[in-house]
Amino acid sequence: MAIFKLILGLFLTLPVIAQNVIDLSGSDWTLANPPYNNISVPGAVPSQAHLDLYAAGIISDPYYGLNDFDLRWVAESNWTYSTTITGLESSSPTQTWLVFNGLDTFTSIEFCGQHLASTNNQFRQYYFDVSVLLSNCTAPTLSVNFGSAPLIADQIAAEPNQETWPYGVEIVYEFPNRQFIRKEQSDFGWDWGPAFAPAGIWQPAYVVQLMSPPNKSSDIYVRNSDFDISRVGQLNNLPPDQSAPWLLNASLDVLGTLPEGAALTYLFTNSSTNQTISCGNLTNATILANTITGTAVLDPAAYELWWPHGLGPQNLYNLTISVLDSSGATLATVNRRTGFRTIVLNMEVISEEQIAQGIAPGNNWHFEINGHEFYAKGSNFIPPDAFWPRVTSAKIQQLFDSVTAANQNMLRVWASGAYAPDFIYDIADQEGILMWSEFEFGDALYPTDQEFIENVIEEATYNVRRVNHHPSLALWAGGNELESLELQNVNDTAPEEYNFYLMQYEQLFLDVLINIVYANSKSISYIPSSTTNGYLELNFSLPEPMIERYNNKTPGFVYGDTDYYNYDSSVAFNYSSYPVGRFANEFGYHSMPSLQSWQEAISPSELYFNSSTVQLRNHHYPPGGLNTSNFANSSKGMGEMTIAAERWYKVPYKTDYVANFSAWCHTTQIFQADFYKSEIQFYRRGSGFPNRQLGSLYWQLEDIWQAPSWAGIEYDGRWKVLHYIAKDIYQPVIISPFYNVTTGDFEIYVTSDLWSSASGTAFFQWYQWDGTLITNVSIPVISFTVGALNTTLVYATTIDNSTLDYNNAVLYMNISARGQLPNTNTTTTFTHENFFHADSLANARLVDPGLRLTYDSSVQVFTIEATSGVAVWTWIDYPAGVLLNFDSNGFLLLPGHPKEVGYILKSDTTNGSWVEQVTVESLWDNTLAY
Ligand code: BMA
Repeated sequence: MAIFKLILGLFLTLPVIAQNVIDLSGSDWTLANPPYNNISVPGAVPSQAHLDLYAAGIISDPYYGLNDFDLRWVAESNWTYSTTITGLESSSPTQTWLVFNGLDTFTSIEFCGQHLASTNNQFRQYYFDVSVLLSNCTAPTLSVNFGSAPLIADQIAAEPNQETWPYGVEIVYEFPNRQFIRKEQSDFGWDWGPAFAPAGIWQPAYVVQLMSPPNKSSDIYVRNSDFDISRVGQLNNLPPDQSAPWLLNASLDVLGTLPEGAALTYLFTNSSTNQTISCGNLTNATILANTITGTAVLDPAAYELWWPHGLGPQNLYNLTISVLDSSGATLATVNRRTGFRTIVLNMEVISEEQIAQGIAPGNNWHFEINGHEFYAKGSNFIPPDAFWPRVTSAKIQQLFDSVTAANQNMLRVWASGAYAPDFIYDIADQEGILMWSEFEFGDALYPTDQEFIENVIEEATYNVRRVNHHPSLALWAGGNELESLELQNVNDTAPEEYNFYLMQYEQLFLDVLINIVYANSKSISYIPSSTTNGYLELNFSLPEPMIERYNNKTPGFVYGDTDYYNYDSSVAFNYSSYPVGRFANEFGYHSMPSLQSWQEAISPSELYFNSSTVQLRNHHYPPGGLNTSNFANSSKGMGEMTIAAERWYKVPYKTDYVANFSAWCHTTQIFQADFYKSEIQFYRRGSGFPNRQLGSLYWQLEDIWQAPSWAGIEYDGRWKVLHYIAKDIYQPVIISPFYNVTTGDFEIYVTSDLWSSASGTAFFQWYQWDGTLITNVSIPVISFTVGALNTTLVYATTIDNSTLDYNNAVLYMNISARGQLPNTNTTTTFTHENFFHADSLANARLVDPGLRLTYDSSVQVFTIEATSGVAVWTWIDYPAGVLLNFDSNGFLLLPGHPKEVGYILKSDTTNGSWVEQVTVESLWDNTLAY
């Protein structure tokens, strides 16, 4: 109480002493379009012009119909956001700053009617001292004028002596020349998304007024910070000593003047109990310009480790860092939630010891968490919306709940969107999702003139420092497919120019970016390109510490991670066509979204497979420019989906065109899920093969809008068949069939990513599709033990059409195994079911399985039963207006074995009536005409 009185007393008796921070999202903003159209509507911060125009009724929903093309005028116009700032402190602030955490992208900023600055990088934080302008100001107006990014990109590309590349190196989606500008690359179109190229103040913005406080030497504002927790002696990219103490390196970037003699203190509290864990002074405090840095060595016994989902608990700590002046007065305080873990991408040479274990020579390429190898299970995260300001934490929470529900522990935050905001990393920290993060360069090569490089240095430094404290941060990668695709492309098309472009590539990715990561973090590994053969040498005394291997490979040796797309669906299930590497960071095939998603975005008359709206929203293959009358590229991608469906499944011929469309969309999803399952099983089995494969991240987690894509989760959060199948096949212990079409060899493996061995039994039964048990080829019950992070062959035979009627035989298999989840002491039972058929389901003699669906509202469980045959790809569907996920879906159902399926309800606008509209079907339903 005494302290309270004292503070109150100070406020009553002295002029304002507190720093004045005005959040500009609270101001009244106007969005105008000078000089055309006379548009002037209410604006917002953070926002983008499309969103404010939509809210004002000037344009219709950008995601509807063909607005991707029809709204190009918005991208090609200039937009001005203006406001008059209120709440400014007039009683002599020492400094007044404008701070923008993100301007998208080309601006000319006026303050008090005067030109203040121009900006050209969406990913930078900008801060301007406006003290002088304000002192001569009659009206504190602020206007941020955005130029058209596509038009400016074209102008930059046309500058004399501008860099050029061999034809095809820049993949053009819709608007060209994205590589010249530092803006989200997929804003100009991508093969799964639209090209709105939005403009606006897309991140929070503030006015910061520093005051002259009594009893303090100065007033400072922390605009960014970098907290790095590593093991003492740790070096980037190398496994540290796990018994070493922790080293905290805290660094704050401030506005205002850091007084000589300023010091730093730290305080750790347990984030769930608030209990103080440790506190003290940081040593070696140094001030360099406007950054103060200090370190502390921390006792490892005091902190519980942070683990990814499925591998242990997500222990988190709140860290408070304070800046004190020499008299001990607190000048600034920063709070961040963090965690203690080491995460390393180990790319070291395969050791003799590893070779003795049967691992092929070459280099490692796997992640280690807290010194443990683990299997990385996950997918690729793209921008969850074309308009970031409308991405809420509720949306990300829901999406990331789906990630962990599907047994995934890693996302690759792909390189041509935006650096993820902190709230996304916060959710990942909580959920235990490792975020392989990338700089925003992809599917192009980039300029390396001084201005461009300087701009990138600012962008990279800001973002590396901003997110470094998140335990979920797993890696920094320079960009997407640069080594495997872009450099390869130059080598193929213009070999004589290869060395020139290689030098530029190395300047940006092996000199500039790697050194920014290494200078600001000891705890994070770096690779220059998402798909890479790793390094030949890592030498910290070299100015460019990493020397890339590129294609310097020794035959028979295994290196690096793989990227695999094959749209020839005839070999989709032929596992000899899959790449053998140490890690799979991308693989996939596209599918249609559900009817429910299409209905949100296109008119009822367009709900058929090759309607012009459906085709023009399909961007695989991308149109390659702004021409909207060219359907050829899209038709090719649409064709790949239909050919795969026809080749491998019964396809629908329904008379009701909407029902037919829906069934076709669904069938493309079945193929997608089936294909990914086959690939994931193969990659996971590799954990016990010489390639020691330790990760698979499929392309792609989620959709940016309602359109065909590689996603497993649709724009509104609805799970496609793929997401259910990913959940199933990423369970810790799985049984999987491997059939060699050429030789007839048939093998069944049990694979486990547990950290200790698991033992159990496998059970098998061959069935005819009508449910009759096949007895002449029975497989006995088999006992097995599968080692830690390993695979074991449980059964091998040869099959052919003489022993088995391929069109009328399906093998059901299941396992039950006892083992321990990592970092637990309890033994758990792991079960998994799978099935196999030697021939395409297009030829299978399916019968009506007589599916029955009942619902028990008291326990909120659906029961599905096959009464007259085997149901394959059994699918429970739910209507629009509700979002949920079932515990499982897309499964095989044997007659006489009813299955209970619960669900997690995420939102419901139907007042519970959705339950009556739940339906069940299986692939057999495609044979029905209605
Ligand atoms: C890879 C990705 C993306 C792309 C996807 C599907 O090239 O890195 O650029 O969207 O495949 O084509």
